[in-house]
Amino acid sequence: MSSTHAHPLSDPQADPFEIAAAAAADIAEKTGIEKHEIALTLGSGWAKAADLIGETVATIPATEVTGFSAPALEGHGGSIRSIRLPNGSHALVIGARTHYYEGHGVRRVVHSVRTAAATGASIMILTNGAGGIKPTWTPGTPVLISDHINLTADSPLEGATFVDLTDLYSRRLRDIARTIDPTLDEGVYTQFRGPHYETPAEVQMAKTIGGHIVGMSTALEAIAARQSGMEVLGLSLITNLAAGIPSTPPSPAAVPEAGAAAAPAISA
Ligand code: 8IG
Repeated sequence: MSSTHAHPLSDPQADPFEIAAAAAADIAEKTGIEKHEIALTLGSGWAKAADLIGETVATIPATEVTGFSAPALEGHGGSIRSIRLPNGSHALVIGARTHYYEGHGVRRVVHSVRTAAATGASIMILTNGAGGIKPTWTPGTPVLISDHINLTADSPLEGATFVDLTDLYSRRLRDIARTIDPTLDEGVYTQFRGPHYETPAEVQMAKTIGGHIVGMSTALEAIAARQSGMEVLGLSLITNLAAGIPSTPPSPAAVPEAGAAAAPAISA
């Protein structure tokens, strides 16, 4: 989509689910894979891990799929891949996340999740790089998301659309993850709007209200995934201690390194 054209999701009259269906049709056509059973959104630090889950059968630039945009951040991929898993099913690997802080609205943030559902996926795996509030989580520690606190003051649900989030982050999937790595810890993900990192006082607030992980993604996407009927697994790669825990300033430069080191473990 060239910048001289309006984005299809910017038209308030457009139905975001119809645009997701069009995107799913693009993916089926360009990958040659009719159905993807499982979808995985790649967060900072997760690219290497996704390379290891199976055989890539097709890679398409996100810009060739309806409603997707080029990632705002270097190192955030920008491609959509179809990967054949050892059991013969197909995973849709989304390396093009639109963040809320880009300011394009929540419809664009959750478009990839709605597209994943439209390709046939019943499981949505949302990964991210994030700050840790528990001092024992050293950079490179993967953590299961058990629940979230959405501090964006926004929602992907429009109108009187009520969706139960009691068990948003599937216990079944968390239990399966722990059969691979019984040492996996879990915590409550707190989505801030960003793009600024938190002040130490904001990290203390997150901790006080029950948060263990701070980040700028995932919660809005998880809500949309549940609206679409998908089972959700959330995984954070702790790449830094949150501000003031103790007093390590978050360093975006450290993100790719932590991910590369943790790749074999988190891919499993
Ligand atoms: I990587 O400390 C990464 N992403 N909000 N806070 C927030 N997002 C992050 C952080 C962090 N580290």
